[in-house]
Amino acid sequence: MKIQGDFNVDGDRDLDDIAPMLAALQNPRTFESADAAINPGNYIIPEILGDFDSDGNFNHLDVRYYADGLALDAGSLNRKQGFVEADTEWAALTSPGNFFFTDTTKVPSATTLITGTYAAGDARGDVAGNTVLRGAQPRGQDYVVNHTDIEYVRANFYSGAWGSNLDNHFDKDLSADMNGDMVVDNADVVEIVENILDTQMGDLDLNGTIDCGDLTTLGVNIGLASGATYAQGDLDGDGNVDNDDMAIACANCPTCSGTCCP
Ligand SMILES: [Ca+2]
Ligand SMILES: [Ca+2]
Ligand SMILES: [Ca+2]
Ligand SMILES: [Ca+2]
Repeated sequence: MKIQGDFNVDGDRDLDDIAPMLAALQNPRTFESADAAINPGNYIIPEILGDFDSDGNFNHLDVRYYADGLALDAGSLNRKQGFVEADTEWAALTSPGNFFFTDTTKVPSATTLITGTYAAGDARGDVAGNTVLRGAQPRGQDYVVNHTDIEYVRANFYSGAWGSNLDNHFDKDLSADMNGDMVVDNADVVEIVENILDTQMGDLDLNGTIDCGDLTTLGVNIGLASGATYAQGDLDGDGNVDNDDMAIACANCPTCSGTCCP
């Protein structure tokens, strides 16, 4: 349905719709669409135009749905930019700021990070911790970005061209695409660790610092052949823990040199 989500009435469902969508969410009764200038008195009904999850309401969960899987950027899905735009536009409308990290009653639960400082769009990292419904309804969020989300992304690695053949990845979740390039791979784990949680690959316990404590954990786990987790030290995403992973961690920890790193 082409008009659904087209809040600025330009015939496209894209990132430009997020600002008027949030204005409608903030006050549905006074929201007047761009169409009203063309057709005076012709009001958009946000509850119809914005009820993406078809539960009869237009609320913050619809905005999340839009940011996660509907907002197009130059014709391509870019969920990173969708979340960034939602946070940024909400900050322009309200104080305090971010849509997914606010204390207003419009959003019942703010997104928190296990470490790091919340910045616009960081809620894109919260994809797991709750019951996950792939595809149509992104509902895995538990409002904290932590190891659980990292492991969910790793479980959805898919390096093929998304959309070319749905049969190849019907069991994968594109909500795990953290950097908006339509591929789910280790770059998305790096995106969570470095750009969302503001720490470094190798900070295994995600306490915000990479040090010999993390390196010791990784060292003990060298030799894990498959099914290894990020917390166990698989930093390159190939499923094992070996010297390749140790090299990544040591490169990120100058103070480890000569102590827990060669
Ligand atoms: Ca989570
Ligand atoms: Ca990606
Ligand atoms: Ca650490
Ligand atoms: Ca590895």
